[in-house]
Amino acid sequence: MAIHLFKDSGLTQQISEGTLTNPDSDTYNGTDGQAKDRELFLANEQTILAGNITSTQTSIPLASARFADGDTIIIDTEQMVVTAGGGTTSLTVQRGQNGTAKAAHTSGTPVYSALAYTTLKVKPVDSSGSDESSWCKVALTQVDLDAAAPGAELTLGDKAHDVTLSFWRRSTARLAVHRLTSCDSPATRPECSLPGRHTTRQDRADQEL
Ligand SMILES: [Ca+2]
Repeated sequence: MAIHLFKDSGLTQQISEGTLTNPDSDTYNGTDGQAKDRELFLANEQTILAGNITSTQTSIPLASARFADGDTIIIDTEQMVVTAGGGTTSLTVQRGQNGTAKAAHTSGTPVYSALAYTTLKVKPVDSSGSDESSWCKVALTQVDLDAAAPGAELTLGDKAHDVTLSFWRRSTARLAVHRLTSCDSPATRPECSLPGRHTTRQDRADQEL
């Protein structure tokens, strides 16, 4: 997955996608229709260089294992394709891909999935048990949550590879329901493309509330 959902702007608290292994969970008072708001953040898969690299070396040291073989990554403005070492902190790459120039890069420089997104959308989706997706609504700002339609899709817009987008989610427990345990939302439904390419793909990020 080239894009992820986080609970914090520092991108340290990633929410699991589809597997619910690290859900965004909470407990609600179901007797009075309690609602909780949270700002969520969407960012590309990323880490930083663990060492300086020259303009020609094909071994790329990373701080964290974040990419798979076949991924396109971008460091400064240079794109590279991972040919080996996916899933580890030592990638083997082809340099200067998609018309970008080979260049030296310094330790600590961000390394991103090179995908950029157009018309990025989020929507509450509940794929676990009964469908409680209408208990959630999403909006660009917390104030806008008041007027948002439950379960409705939200268009976030375009996202460059190095940009973090945020939005707000309100979860409301229905009356007489004592604990909300299985509302999974939202799913990201980006149409994305590599610079210079025309590709589309569909990603998904589920969470449990
Ligand atoms: Ca459910």
